[in-house]
Amino acid sequence: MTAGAVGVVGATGMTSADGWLKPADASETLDERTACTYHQSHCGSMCSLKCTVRDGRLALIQPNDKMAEKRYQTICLKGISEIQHVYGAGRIQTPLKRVGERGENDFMQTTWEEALDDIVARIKDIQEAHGKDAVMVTNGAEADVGFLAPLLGACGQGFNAGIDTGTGNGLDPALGMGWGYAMTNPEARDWVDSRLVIHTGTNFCESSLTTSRLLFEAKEAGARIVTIDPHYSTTACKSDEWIPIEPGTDPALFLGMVSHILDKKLYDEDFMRQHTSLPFLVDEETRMLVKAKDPETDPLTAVVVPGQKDIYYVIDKGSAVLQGEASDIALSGTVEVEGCKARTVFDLLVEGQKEYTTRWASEVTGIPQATIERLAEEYAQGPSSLCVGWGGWDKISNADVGGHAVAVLVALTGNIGKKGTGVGVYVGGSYSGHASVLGAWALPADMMPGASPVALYDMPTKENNVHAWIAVGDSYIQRMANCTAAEDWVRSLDLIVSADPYFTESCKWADYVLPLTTRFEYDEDFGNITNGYSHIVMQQKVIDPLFEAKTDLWFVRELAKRLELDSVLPATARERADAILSTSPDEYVNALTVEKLAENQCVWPAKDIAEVRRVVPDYAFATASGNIDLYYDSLVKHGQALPAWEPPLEARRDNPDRVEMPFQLGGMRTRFRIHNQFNDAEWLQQLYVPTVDVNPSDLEGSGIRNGDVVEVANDRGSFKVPVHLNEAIRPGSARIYEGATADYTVEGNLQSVTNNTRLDRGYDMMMGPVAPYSDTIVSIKKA
Ligand SMILES: Nc1nc2c(c(=O)[nH]1)N[C@H]1C(S)=C(S)[C@@H](COP(=O)(O)OP(=O)(O)OC[C@H]3O[C@@H](n4cnc5c(=O)[nH]c(N)nc54)[C@H](O)[C@@H]3O)O[C@H]1N2
Ligand SMILES: Nc1nc2c(c(=O)[nH]1)N[C@H]1C(S)=C(S)[C@@H](COP(=O)(O)OP(=O)(O)OC[C@H]3O[C@@H](n4cnc5c(=O)[nH]c(N)nc54)[C@H](O)[C@@H]3O)O[C@H]1N2
Ligand code: SF4
Ligand SMILES: [Mo]
Repeated sequence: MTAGAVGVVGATGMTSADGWLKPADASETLDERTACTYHQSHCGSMCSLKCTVRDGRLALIQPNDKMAEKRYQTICLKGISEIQHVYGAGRIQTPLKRVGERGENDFMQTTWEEALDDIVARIKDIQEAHGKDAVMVTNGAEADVGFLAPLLGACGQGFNAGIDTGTGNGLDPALGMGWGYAMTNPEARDWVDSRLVIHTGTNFCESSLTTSRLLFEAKEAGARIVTIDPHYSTTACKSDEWIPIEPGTDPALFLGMVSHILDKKLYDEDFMRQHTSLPFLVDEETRMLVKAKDPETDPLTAVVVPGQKDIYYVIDKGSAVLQGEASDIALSGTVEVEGCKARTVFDLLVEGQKEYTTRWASEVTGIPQATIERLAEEYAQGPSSLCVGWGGWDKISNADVGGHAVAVLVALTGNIGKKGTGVGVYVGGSYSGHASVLGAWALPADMMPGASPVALYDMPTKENNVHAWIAVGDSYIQRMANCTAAEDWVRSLDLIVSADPYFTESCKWADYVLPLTTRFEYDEDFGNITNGYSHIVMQQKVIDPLFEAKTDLWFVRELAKRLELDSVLPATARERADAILSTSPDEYVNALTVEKLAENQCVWPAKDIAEVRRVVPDYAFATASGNIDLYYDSLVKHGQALPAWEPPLEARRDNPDRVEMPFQLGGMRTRFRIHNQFNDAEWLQQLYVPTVDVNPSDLEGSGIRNGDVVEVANDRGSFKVPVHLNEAIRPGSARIYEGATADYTVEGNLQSVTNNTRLDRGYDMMMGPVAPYSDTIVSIKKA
């Protein structure tokens, strides 16, 4: 199954550079020591790990017992398995140069020197001919190459990667926080003060392994946990109630709940008047908000200056006045203002909601009407936490409508700011915990990355200036839905470099494949310092770099040397580590040194770690008006100024193509993987290899039995994996854990079938269009 990576290693006759493969000598004295490093960031945990090294080899990995409290002393099976995985067959051992056609996976061994010289010569030519931003740098979450894009003046993928921003596109502009990723929530530690915790489109017990205990603590404290999920997920089975839902219909559920809250007047009128845009006025003709003037924007960032109370009008005692001057704000009414007839946002909401009855919502979602009404009542009563996700309906085309509808629920009920309330993606102790304000090694002010006018996902179809791609991580296959559609573009590029510790699918398309170190290897005593899991965490050398792997910083520095730019970089990782601590604006961080951190096993708690991190306790929303701004002028032309139901593009029940392709295919995360990472980890392969999970009732009469290899196909592509008949799966749907790449399936790549349609509306949204990976239908047939 691992033919690709191993094939490359075998074909090129690679050997171990430093001889660690040779049989160990039995010796009387055992050289044993411990060292600490932090682990993966993209599982959201970044556990600090205490590693035992025996005779130069990683022998044992344990949680770091110097983390501030027992709850932070965590590890999972992926961390434990690294004593095998870092030495595993998936590692790239030497630099490789392409000899076959792009994508053929045919390489020869080369040296770092030759590879770097040629790469830099080609970068120079490309930049001379087409400008600096003709080079694009992309990186995965584990990479440490932040200097690379500014150094080269190359464009990066920016924040607009089209991933994990579906819900945020709808939710974040209303709340003025969340960075477009719906990170608008307090810490999950806050749930102990909730009466109700709703999980929807998230599988917290699997995707937030190290903080999953918080769900049980909340339960013990009396919170009722409700999980809305098409499948009986790990989190659903630990909840007080599981509400099964038709995939991609969550926006309809939320709209139904909004209607019930409006009908039964379960809303908090004071909160709506004081802290939301519901009393603002909308021109009946243009459907745009009536403004006294345009909001001020920051001259540098063009972002609106938050909290300007003299922009919008409200109705006070029958006439329109500026928001800041009103004393008795009305939620309902029609007035003349600025030469037009205008109505309140609240009235427009009530009118638009008329078609979204709970009965309608029940028909769309498959959830009983009484359940929807009960949930709405319970949510409105509060204190309630509404946990949305990145992995469920976020990956369906209508995710922004769901995010927007969730914002309406919050605005009506005031379930935000107070203890036990909140909304957003709660997964990942690192993502939602405390972060210290760290300093940084400063590059010269004029050394900036180029602008990225076209997002990565649009590169294959929209005119752009990219000729060379340096990918530090599997940015091509793992991040690009419908990956085969991008092949022509990838073939047309002048240069592709893939730098990674592991041989990923993207490597197969590169001209040069370069071996990087993992978090356990370093060429100095200490590597990077960053925030993780409410601590400042430092990377210590655990073992020497394996094979010919080099650190990310070394790779960047060697490119810089050849461009005569290395003087702007830190000469050593230590120099950068010192700068990260000493240049922080926070004295608490300045008081730390690398030595002090090292004495404390490379961790230091964030200063307010004892407090639960909360958001907007003062209700100062960082929006133009300072309130929850629910009405989106920018989406008037799309009919989404307030959330309006829209079915999924492809995964609709009534899609006629479902006769041929009856299954909706959803990709989710698993505790056995971080995306495509650990596919190659032998110990984890013993527990899990990719399968497609289907409800047995859906394959009755097909002759397909549990474990049979099936072909999963649609018009875009196909792949083959064994089928797992699983009662937990909703009939009509199929589930696969994302990251099922070609070397680890029976044949083909999951990403060849996923939906890459971009909605036009996306280009008018905060984060741009998203990849609707799970808005995908397929047929499943015996292979
Ligand atoms: N079909 C489908 N596709 C999806 C999704 C889906 O639901 N369905 N989900 C999407 C989501 S949510 C996300 S976030 C993306 C994730 O996709 P990525 O952002 O690509 O995932 P990462 O885990 O950040 O990638 C890690 C990369 O870093 C490399 N790496 C591991 N350790 C180290 C290290 O120590 N140093 C360096 N330099 N590199 C290292 C790994 O080999 C890998 O290439 O995938 C998306 N793709
Ligand atoms: N172990 C591990 N943890 C991770 C990661 C990892 O790769 N491995 N990746 C991290 C990253 S980058 C991300 S993005 C997060 C994602 O973390 P989550 O947001 O928790 O996403 P998933 O774990 O994919 O879980 C999604 C859940 O939504 C359900 N679902 C699917 N479709 C629908 C729908 O239409 N409606 C509803 N209500 N539910 C639906 C699925 O059945 C599944 O149970 O996880 C992070 N944590
Ligand atoms: S994979 Fe994530 S949860 Fe597991 S040990 Fe590593 S950082 Fe911790
Ligand atoms: Mo993600």
